[in-house]
Amino acid sequence: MSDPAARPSAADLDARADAPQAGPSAPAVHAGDRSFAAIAAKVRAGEPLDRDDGVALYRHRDLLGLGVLANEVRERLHGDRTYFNVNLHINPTNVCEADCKFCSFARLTPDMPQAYTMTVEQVRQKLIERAHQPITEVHVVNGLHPGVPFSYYTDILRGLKEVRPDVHLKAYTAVEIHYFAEKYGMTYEQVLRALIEAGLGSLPGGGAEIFADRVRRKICRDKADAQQWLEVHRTAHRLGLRTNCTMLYGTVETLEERVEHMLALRELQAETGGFQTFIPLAFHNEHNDFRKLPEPTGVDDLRTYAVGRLMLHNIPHIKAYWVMIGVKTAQIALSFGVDDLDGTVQEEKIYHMAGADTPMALARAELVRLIREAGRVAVERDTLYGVRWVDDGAPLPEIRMDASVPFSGHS
Ligand code: V47
Repeated sequence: MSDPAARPSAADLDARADAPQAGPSAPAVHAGDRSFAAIAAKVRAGEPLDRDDGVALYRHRDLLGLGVLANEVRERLHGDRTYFNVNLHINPTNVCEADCKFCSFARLTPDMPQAYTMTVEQVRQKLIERAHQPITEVHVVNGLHPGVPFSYYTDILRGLKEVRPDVHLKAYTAVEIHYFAEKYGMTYEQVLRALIEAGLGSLPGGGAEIFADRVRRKICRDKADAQQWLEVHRTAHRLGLRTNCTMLYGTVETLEERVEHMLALRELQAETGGFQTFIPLAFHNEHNDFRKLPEPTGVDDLRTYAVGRLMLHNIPHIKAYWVMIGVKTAQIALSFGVDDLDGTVQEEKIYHMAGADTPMALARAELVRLIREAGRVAVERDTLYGVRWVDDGAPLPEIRMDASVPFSGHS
């Protein structure tokens, strides 16, 4: 939890002391002891890259060359297909016991300004209000609320399913699942089975941040650690759930720590095959304890997508979350390894409270226009990457950007 009016904290100062090591400030030099040509040869031969390759790619001066290589992998896997979905984000409560320094969304206790906890009925209303929209997925993420029973979370899922049985519920991060297990005295498996029973379809990738203990001690010391985050996903995969994975970049981590984070995800994927997509999340600095840290630059965003595509050869999709990096960078990222543009994303709060100046939602037709203009073929997917619609180039309906305006149906 962060108070926007608070003076710079110790964490602020610590973070600044670390900043020169962090990605955005690291000098972009030639690919160090690894030549780019040797790494490219490995990629083209289908060989997994190692830690030094990843760091060398990050430091490679030729951004476009890096993009071309990542694009080769993207096109090998997906051709020109570029996925998007029609989704709605709901954050039923922002009350959160954890004190993540980068977070602008959470409030430590229910009586703090801007703290809120919706009733299950209010959560249902969010979906009822949009009955006319072709939403296929609801993404549900909360703070770690100390004062609600476990049934709050199962009731939310059941309530949403009652409203729209067809909708896929991608809900509760591994950090939440870990918290539920500790708080309500259950194993990860018991928590997940109860949520599946209530309608859970998959897990979002949030809460991973950066796995390195050194970084977690500085940015998110009091929530699930790396091993716990990975174990929740391992358990979810074993129970047949697909999940996503993320990396929060641009706070106090080094490039080496970013690459090690990707390698840990790759290792779990080799074991379970359950991750669908990797989503790099660019740090936003407004209204949180790290407000003095500079945000990642556009070049850092594009490098991170490209390196992610190249390091994570066994994760099928790389998703650009336009809310985080802006619509324009997300569109350009479609040439840097990204094959998925998330999504219509109505109602997003976590980044908008951290100063994201992106729109509150994108119309379906606008997503298709962005993908078309990037020279790709838009494919509307469901959460599990089932194909719902493939762009045939037909004229698009009028684009209406206001989230409160009813969406037009499929074009
Ligand atoms: O876990 C919070 C990050 C995550 C900030 O799975 C921040 O499809 C940057 O994981 N600056 C939650 N990042 C969102 C998330 C997500 C988003 C879209 C799609 C999916 C998916 C998952 O957002 C948190 C944290 O890593 N975050 N605050 C911030 N100020």
